[in-house]
Amino acid sequence: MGDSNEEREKHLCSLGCRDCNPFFPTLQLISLVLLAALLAAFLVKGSEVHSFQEQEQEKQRIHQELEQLKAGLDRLCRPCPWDWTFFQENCYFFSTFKQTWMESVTACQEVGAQLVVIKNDKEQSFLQRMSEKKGHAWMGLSDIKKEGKWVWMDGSPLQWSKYWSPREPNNVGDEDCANFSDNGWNDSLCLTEQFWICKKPASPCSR
Ligand SMILES: *[C@@H]1O[C@H](CO)[C@@H](O)[C@H](O)[C@H]1NC(C)=O
Ligand SMILES: *[C@@H]1O[C@H](CO)[C@@H](O)[C@H](O)[C@H]1NC(C)=O
Ligand SMILES: [Ca+2]
Ligand SMILES: [Ca+2]
Repeated sequence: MGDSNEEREKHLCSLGCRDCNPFFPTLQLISLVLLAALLAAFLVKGSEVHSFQEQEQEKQRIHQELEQLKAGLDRLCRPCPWDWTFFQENCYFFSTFKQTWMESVTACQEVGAQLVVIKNDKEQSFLQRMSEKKGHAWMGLSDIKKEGKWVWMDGSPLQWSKYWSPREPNNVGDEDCANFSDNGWNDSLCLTEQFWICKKPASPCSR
């Protein structure tokens, strides 16, 4: 009996005892590796399901963010460039320094605009007001080609003369370019330097 107990102990020992079994670490390692593999398999499977759901959520989230961005852009959308002023479907640029009339014509063309052509009463009073505030400015009106024949930048002839200041245009010293004066228009020497006003159509905000 004592013998067989000893045998059994030895046998057990051979299976489970660190000190006496050289294979024990290998067994332990194998079972650990198996366990790890199983765990890994579970995790991978789990994360696959997870990531699929997450992908859907992510898609929805991105979609929502895009919608919000679009709404934000719509709010930001301006019909005119930052330093231009919007008035009646058009954008106006008021210069911050002075140039000759011809240089002003070019400056406006360079920004895809035109030295201002005035089309109606409201526009006239708006520009008159702005010109008083920002400094007397050139407009796109001259009689350079034929004395006394006033023509706008867009080629159209001047239809009305109601905005000239009293006793203007007087062509003193051959004045061929129109500028805003305190209380109306004035013909001035084209080579003198003035502020200027550019005009271009406002761009509609795309939806
Ligand atoms: C434009 O009008 C103002 C006010 O009448 C005048 O003082 C100025 O000299 C004019 N511009 C030019 C270039 O003469
Ligand atoms: C018109 O402009 C000239 C200078 O270009 C200025 O001397 C004159 O006072 C201006 N006239 C009016 C009515 O502002
Ligand atoms: Ca003239
Ligand atoms: Ca004059």
